[in-house]
Amino acid sequence: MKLNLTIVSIITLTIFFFAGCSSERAEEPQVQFELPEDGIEIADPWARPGRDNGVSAIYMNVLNGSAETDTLIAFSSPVAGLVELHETFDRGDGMMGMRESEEPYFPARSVVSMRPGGLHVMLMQLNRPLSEGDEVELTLTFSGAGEMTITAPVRSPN
Ligand SMILES: [Cu+2]
Repeated sequence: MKLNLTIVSIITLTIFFFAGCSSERAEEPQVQFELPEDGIEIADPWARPGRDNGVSAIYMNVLNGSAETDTLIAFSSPVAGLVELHETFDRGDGMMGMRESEEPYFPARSVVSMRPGGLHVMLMQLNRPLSEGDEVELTLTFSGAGEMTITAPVRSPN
């Protein structure tokens, strides 16, 4: 009986651990960020290398310091023909898939971290190769904070 209880608690802990990992929006950022007084700030953006005509992804921390939820309504990059906000999900066959996020929301007074295995800005139809050391421009348009252009250095995921 005692052994059974121990096994049950180990299984419960494991489920809890994996559940915590898969809901990317609830994840705490690995670094603590100071929220801006108001509006949106982007911290530590970076992009994956990619081949000409291929794909890449941009990761960043979105710091929403305003008292309102903000929504990402548009994006563009001079290096990509198509840009989408993607989320990673468990396909249920042991593989992870990705799909366009239907919830481009950034809650008030909080940080949303985009990182490998979670939320990311997908760059498709690259019109040039992206190599380590290059820089990628990305323009984000939020319904509240408006338009902002960021520069993401290209580096390999570690
Ligand atoms: Cu993607």
